[in-house]
Amino acid sequence: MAQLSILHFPDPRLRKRALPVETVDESVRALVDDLLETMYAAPGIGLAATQVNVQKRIVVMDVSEGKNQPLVFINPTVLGQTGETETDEGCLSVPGFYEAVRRAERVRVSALDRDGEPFEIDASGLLAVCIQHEIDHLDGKLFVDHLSMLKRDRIRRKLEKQSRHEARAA
Ligand code: QAP
Ligand code: CO
Repeated sequence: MAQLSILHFPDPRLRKRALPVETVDESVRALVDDLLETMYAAPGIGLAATQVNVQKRIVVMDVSEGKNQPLVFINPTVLGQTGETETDEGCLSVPGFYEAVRRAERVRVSALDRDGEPFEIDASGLLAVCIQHEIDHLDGKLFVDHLSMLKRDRIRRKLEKQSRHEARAA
């Protein structure tokens, strides 16, 4: 197992579209485990492979209180969505910033699990919001894309300044 390093907005690699996983083999399972380890260490409630510069359609999540209910979605597809809800979202790729985003309130999603078995789930609440946020990552989208250009540019400038400082300190 290994912790992977997370790309930060506005890194252009966060804009790449991830490709479907063809076979859930040992290498995919190893990546899933590294994603979970990286998410728990952060700590975060969701992480997409795109955020660690891997262009595969894999996301991991854990929205449980005890942080003991890992969820794995390989090749996730939204089958349907209903309602509307607004939630303050954050992102491990946009550290330190939280903003309200409007999304569907409930989603039905199909995916493969860590063993490559297909499953479907009806998600609501934070899980529904998190799944939509993570699937966006696989399509090169970030929660800041849902904000006004003014807010997005303000966040971009602050994070660019921060990464310049980090580059100098390193
Ligand atoms: C996506 O985000 C999410 O800024 C997962 O300094 C978040 O795990 C979906 C994190 C909220 C819906 C609602 C963010 C950690 C973690 C930060 C995360 C930070 C440290 C974000
Ligand atoms: Co995110």
